Amino acid sequence: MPQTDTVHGETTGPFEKTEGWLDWYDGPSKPTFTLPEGAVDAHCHVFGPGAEFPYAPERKYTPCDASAEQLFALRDHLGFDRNVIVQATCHGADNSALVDALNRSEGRARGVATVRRDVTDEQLRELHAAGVRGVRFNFVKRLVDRISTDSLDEIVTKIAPLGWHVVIYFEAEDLPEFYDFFSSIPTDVVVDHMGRPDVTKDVDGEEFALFLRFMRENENVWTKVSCPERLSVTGPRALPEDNRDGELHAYTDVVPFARRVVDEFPDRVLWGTDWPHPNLKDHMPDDGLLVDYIPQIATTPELQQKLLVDNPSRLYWAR
Ligand code: 0GY
Repeated sequence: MPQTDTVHGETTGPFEKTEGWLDWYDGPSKPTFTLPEGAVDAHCHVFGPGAEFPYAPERKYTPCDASAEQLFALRDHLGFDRNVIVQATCHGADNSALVDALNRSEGRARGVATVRRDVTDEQLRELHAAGVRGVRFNFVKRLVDRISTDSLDEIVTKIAPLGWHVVIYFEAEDLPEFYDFFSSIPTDVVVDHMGRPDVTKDVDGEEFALFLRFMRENENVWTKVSCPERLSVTGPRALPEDNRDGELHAYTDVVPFARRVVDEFPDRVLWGTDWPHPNLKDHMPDDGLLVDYIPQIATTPELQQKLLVDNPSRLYWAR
């Protein structure tokens, strides 16, 4: 039987969280890295609240609630100016929690929605008016049931005239299967979390080379160099040998991958916290520490300006 959940001391609704669910961390540190003015957290979510915006019947997990107000409080605490809120799979194709958050943002948030092939032009125009600028296609099997590429093609045909882009989420091992389909998408394409590389493999190895080739061959492809906490095996704290220079190091095993991408494609990278961090199993990150990770992968003020301000502004606020 569903029961009332308690999250962060508040009664939140009629949904029972997935067993073992880790709640977002309610006391993030203040980053020591100062974000440039106008910085955008270009990958984050809202969950419910479930009592107001029920989770989708077809969802693969039930999260704790994470409201727009809580997201905007984090934005202000970390020093971001704006957010790009990405529809989470636990809400299926019901974008009402996302649209509500966009409406509350006073123009300081844009959205990426999930739509089905039967979406109407009028519904798309309404989403655009609310601030949506893209759709997300998810290929991660534990998150969604597979949708045919025919229906995804139909969606692309509908959204392209609005100047929207397609966000794709997949795991590195699935890139060979989808390489041609992804390359055929005519709009801008944004890959979540660098296509989830296995960071125990060599950054110069075959698997990551395919991802870099995909970006090189397709100049419409961008990527988020986000989610070290999801990709890391060594975890948030530095290994003793990383700390010799006295600088802060976190998620060091992911750094070579993200830095490689930022250095080669500085005009096609985005960064986001991924708050409230769905489906993490071993630790919940301190979002302040995640911000402090940024200078490890974008190593100059010029690269940081592009990653955090110029690129997301171009993709989300100039269209
Ligand atoms: C992420 C990653 C995950 C989940 C989702 O929409 C989602 O449910 O994106 C994940 O479980 O890896 O980017 O938030």
